[in-house]
Formats: sequence, C-alpha cells, structure tokens
Amino acid sequence: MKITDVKVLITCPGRNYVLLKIETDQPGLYGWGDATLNGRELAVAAALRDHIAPLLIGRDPGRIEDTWQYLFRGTYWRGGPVLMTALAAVDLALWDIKGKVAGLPVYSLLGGPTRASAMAYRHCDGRDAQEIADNIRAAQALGFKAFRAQVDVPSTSSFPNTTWVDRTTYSQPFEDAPYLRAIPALFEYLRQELGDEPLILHDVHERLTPIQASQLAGALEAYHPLFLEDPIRPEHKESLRLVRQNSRVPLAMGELFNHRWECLPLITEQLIDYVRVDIAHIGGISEARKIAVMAEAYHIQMAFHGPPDVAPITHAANVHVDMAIPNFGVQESSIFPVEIEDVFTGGPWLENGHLHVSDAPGLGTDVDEQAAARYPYHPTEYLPTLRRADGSVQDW
Ligand code: CS2
Ligand code: MG
Repeated sequence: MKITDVKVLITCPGRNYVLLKIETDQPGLYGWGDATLNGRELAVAAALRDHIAPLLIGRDPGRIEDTWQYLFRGTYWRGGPVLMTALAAVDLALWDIKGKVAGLPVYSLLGGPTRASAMAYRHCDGRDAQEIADNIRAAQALGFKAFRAQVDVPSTSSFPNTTWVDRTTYSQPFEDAPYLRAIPALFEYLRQELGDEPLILHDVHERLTPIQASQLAGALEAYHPLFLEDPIRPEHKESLRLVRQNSRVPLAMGELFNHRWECLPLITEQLIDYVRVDIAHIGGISEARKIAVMAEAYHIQMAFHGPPDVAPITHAANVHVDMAIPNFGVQESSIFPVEIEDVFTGGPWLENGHLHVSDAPGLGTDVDEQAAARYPYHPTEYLPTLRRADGSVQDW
C-alpha cells in the first residue's frame, strides 16, 4: 500500500483548526490527523505542505514507527512545537489508517481496553468562588467527579479587560501577590461548600517562580487538590525540586513539552505525579504511548491535555490511549463551539462524567470537507498576553 496524497485543510468552526488528510492507493482508504497549534497554525500548515507532505508520497502508510523515526531523526531538524505538531498530525493519520485496514479501533491496536471509559474533568472557571461552586454543582449533576477551578483575581492594574479583541494587541493584567492570596481562599471556600469528595485541580499556567509555587502548593495541602498544574515555567524543569521538597500536593506538567526527553527528568526524579503532554504537540500517539510506558515504571499517571484549541481528532486520540494504558489518571475535557458539529463527526462523547470512543475502525473521527470550507481561517485568534502592572511581560 502507498500514500498517494497528503492534504492540509485549515478551518475555523468557532476555533482555528489545521487538519491533515493522508490518502492511499486503496479506494476510500484515508486517515485524518490534527495539526493545530493554537496561534501558530500557518507555521505548521507550511511545514506540512512545503516540507513534509512531499516526503510522504509513495511511502507505505503501515510503517508508522519507521515514518516517525524518518521524520524526527532522518530529516535532521527535529523537536519544537511546529515540527512536533506536524509530526503528530502524520502519526494520528497513520494510526487512523492502520485501524481502518485492521477493522479495529486504535485502542485495540494499542493492546486493547484496560477500562470501559476515561474519567474526565470539566473546566468550572468563574468570576468568583461562588460562581465556581455553582458551576461544579451543575457539573456534578451531569455526573462529573473531577473539576478544574480557575478564578478571576480582581484586576490589579488598569489594563483593559474586554470580551472580544484583536488578540495581536490584547493584554490582560496579572499580579502574583493577589493571585497567591486568592487561590488558597478559593479552595477553602470550595471545600467548605462542597465537602471533601470532589476532585478539584488548579492550573497555575507557568506563572509563578519556584518559591512562590512552593508557597502555593504548601497553602493548598490542607484542601487536597487532585493536582496543581504547571506551577512553574517549563524551561528549567529542575526547579520543580524546590516545589516538591516543600509540599505533598500532587503536581502535573507537560502541555508545553514536545518530546519524551523533556519529560524524562520529571519522571525519573519523580518530580510530578501526572504527565500532561498534548498528543497533538508531542509527535502523536506513538510518542504519547512511549511516555506513558516510561511514566508507568515510576508510578506516574497520564492526564493528557485536552483543550478546545486542538481538534476532536486529538480528543479521540487522547481517549484511545487512555483506554489502553494501565496508568491513566484523568482526562481533560472541553466544551467546543457549536459549529464544530458541522465539520467533525465521530469524536468522543461524555456520559456520566466519562469520555467514550466508539469501536469504529481507526480513530473513529471524520471531517466534512465542504462544511470545513464554509468556515474560513481567522487570522488573529491569538492567545492574549499577560502583563504586570508595570507593563512588563508575564507568562500566559
Ligand atoms: C490550558 C490550555 O487546558 C489547559 O490546561 O493550559 O487551555 C492552554 O491555555 C491552551 O491550550 C493554550 O493554547
Ligand atoms: Mg494547562
């Protein structure tokens, strides 16, 4: 069997998505991959169109690992979010094809199910603690057991906070001191209101220094969060040692990592408890599976990144891997814009707070290309910039 065509499709059904279709010489046999890198979509599209697609034509789509090694090591330039998102898209499309050839869902190719579904957590963000508690109660009524709690910290600067903006020029304020007071107060309120049972996590989004992250983790211990996500920036990972020494709060990290070697020190030193890599940015299912195997040896669980800025194809891949691995922790779930249903079919679905995938061959997802064409790319869908009160840049 041979790859005959590789197409890149860019669409914006409420969010920008870059999709990859790999076609074969078998009539009607193709695979879909997700090449979306939020805010840098066209860089990945160009990498695929101009550099990677020509290398794939004529190759055997069944040779997933060899293609992965060829694109990662064999073409010399490797790593980084752009190339690893492109590689992930190829990897997902090839697993999709392999499943279709075998007549099996991808989780079956990965060793078969170890569980019936993947426990999901729901974003329950709010303007204040009361709104978050209400959102958690509403999610509990739907069957969710795990929740992410993010609160608006009262504005600490005079930067505008409008709802719709050109994100190339938009910034939001952030100050560490009010933030460090607000999060423990939020958890105290949530435990008082909701009791000990709900699994509640918080995403720091890389905004703290190691000693501040240590203070926050220590202050949250009494409220036993499910985990504290991305407490520090990803560049100097060894700084997590300080956070670890100072608290027993479970830690999670990984959405900004691009390959297994970035995870390695955190795994072998047991500096985190959950690996949060993004299957769409880490080179796909092949790489995610290897990371899960490394983590399993150290009793570390997987909690794959699942934001609405990656397409339902990646969300399906998340759940296929979650279903197969023994060290699954929890799966981030997202609420997508409604238009998404015009373009994508067969993605994972929620039932009683758990994500399910069908047993359709491959990843089970498909794309309506005509519908996708009705939603043109939105060029300024960038992440906002955070700035301190003095105007300086802060990690978003
Ligand atoms: C977040 C993401 O889901 C998460 O954990 O950190 O929403 C992140 O902000 C976006 O994926 C950035 O594109
Ligand atoms: Mg995050």
